[in-house]
Amino acid sequence: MAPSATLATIATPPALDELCINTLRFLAVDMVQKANSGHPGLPMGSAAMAYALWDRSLTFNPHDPDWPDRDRFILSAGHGCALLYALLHVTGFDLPLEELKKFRQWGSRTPGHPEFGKTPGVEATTGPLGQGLANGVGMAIAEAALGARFNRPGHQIVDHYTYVLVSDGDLEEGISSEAGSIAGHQHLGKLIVLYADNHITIEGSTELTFTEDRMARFAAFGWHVQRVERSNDVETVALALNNAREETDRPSLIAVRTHIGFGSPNKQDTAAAHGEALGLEEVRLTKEGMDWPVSPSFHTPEEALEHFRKAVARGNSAQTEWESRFKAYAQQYPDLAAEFQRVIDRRLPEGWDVGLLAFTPADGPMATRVASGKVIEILGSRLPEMMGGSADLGPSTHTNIDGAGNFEPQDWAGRNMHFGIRENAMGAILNGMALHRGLIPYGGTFFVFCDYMRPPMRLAAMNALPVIYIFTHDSIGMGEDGPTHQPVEQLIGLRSIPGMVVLRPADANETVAAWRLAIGRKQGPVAMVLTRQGLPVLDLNLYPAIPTGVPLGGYILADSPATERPDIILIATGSEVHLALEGRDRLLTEGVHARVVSMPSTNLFAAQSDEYRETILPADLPILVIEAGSPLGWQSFVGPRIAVIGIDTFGSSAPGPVVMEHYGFTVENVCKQAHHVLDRLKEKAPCA
Ligand SMILES: Cc1ncc(C[n+]2csc(CCOP(=O)(O)OP(=O)(O)O)c2C)c(N)n1
Repeated sequence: MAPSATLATIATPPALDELCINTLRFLAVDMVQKANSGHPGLPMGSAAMAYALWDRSLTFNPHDPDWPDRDRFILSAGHGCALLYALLHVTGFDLPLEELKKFRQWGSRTPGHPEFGKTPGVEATTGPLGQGLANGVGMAIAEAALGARFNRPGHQIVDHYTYVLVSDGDLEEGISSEAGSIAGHQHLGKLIVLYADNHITIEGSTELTFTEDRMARFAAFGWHVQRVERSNDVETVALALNNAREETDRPSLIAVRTHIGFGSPNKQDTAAAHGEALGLEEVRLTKEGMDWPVSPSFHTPEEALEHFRKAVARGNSAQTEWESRFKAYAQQYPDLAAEFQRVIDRRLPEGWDVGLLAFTPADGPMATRVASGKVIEILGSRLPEMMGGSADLGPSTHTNIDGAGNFEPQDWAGRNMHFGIRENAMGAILNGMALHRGLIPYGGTFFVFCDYMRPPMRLAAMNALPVIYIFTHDSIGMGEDGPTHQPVEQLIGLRSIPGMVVLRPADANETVAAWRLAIGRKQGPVAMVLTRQGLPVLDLNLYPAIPTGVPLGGYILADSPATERPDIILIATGSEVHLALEGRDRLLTEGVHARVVSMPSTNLFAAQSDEYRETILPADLPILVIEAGSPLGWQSFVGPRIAVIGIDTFGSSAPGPVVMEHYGFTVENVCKQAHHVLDRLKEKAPCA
């Protein structure tokens, strides 16, 4: 169909609405054109429905973007961020026009995709399609959980909506089904999703790839679905939003038949409007066609701005009204009110870690997953903000908080979550919960399946979100399930994510220290990598450095028995620390003095001062690394004087100890390799 014919079928909104919508459209067009980079099509097509939401429904305060009971808005289709920046600017957030003119430039507050923490009003970093939708599910879960915990009859202090704007790409991604299914199952009635149903993706029409009935799909998930046929029909979109809010029992999907690149005579309804600037000539034609001044660019009519800026007064009064309700609540429930403030501020209660567990060898052997489960039970009882679960592996990952109940459909007071076998959504939901604030979210699965949740883990690290992952069955030592379940490259994979703290504790006591660190950190994700198999418990009397050593990432667990410097350093992580200790004893009988360095976190160790690292690993000493994972990465610590006992192939199916033995994780091999390094160094030493 010719673009003009399409245009003619679209209803014209009242004049002021139209002026406002076109202001958004052309700010976005000019931003992309000036940067000569970005996506003008989605903003042009979705401006009207976004306007309907921001003008008629969304409760927010541009002058205090973080007040706790605001509605959340996530632009899951992050590539369309010019629209979001335009909305933030015109409604009065701290995002001056100058910033819009610096779209996608170094140091600006208007990056190429929305980045949480960089731009006031951006609630989530989006861009990897589908993630934002699942973040929204996480935020709606947080709202439901906090409401169940804090609201009292006549005192709804947690009472807001989560809105998400999605595109075809968001709904094509598998995570949308995972997250949609969870949201429907949980009856998250305050989650409302607007779908820019523009029939176009990068390669062309959605007829190429995406022909299922999306409405039927979400209805089958248990969603309330509505369709708005005319994209610029603000009133109908507003009505649909009202219906969605009135539907308290089901999440809502509103598909709006939008037109990518709306108004562009040569690009509307084509993929050409998607990912590049319209071009000066097309910008001119589009503006002329819609009675918009061709220059100056970034034209913002006074009348439109005045209308948009009413959001400030509206937001102030919504916030003030909430604050007075909160005051009344605080008078009646002072403890609850103080507790609400505490969790929103991410403050930990006094004494939260006093007398946390201390294990003795008599408790062992104990898998670190089991030790972690015991810590979770205690922390969970002291920190009611802890909320999480597992991707259908709870009995294996030991992630349950006994007595804390299940988070269940319409019964949202429980803190144990059942994510189902949906790792990608679990990761993104945890991010949404952390972004919402008020909770310490955690989630678990087998370590090998962290690959299914890499995208949200990467975003958690990027946004410094305090999310805790509990990954069990951490090496080939898990045994019989074989190579499909034996993680090899995952350790180096996670360590390579900037900002991700990976902790692989050696025993139950290192696990306690790891949890203390994870909870106390408050910023950035922590991945706990835990064993399936039992491990000896290290005696705190013999190894008193454990509690202070773990937070440093690496420390001397057992030094050379000699008063002088050791002959060699054995670095080990997790279950292999015990092998290193045994190797040290055996080497001693062979006249070799070894130091054992336990390194539960290479990331944290790398962040210590040069002096500290030099104390632990003097530059001129040979090193043997023992880790049941890919050897990649260790070389950076030590250079040529290194030998590594690691894994550089996939594992095999056999009982765990057998597999370990076949891959060289034996005392014999430790000693053999240690001698090998020593011999090599002797060979290299200059002749006396
Ligand atoms: C996970 C992921 N894969 C690929 C991309 C690259 N990408 C950006 S937008 C897009 C699809 C665009 O289609 P649609 O979602 O319908 O957006 P619209 O064309 O309406 O702007 C793709 C593949 C991405 N951002 N995220």
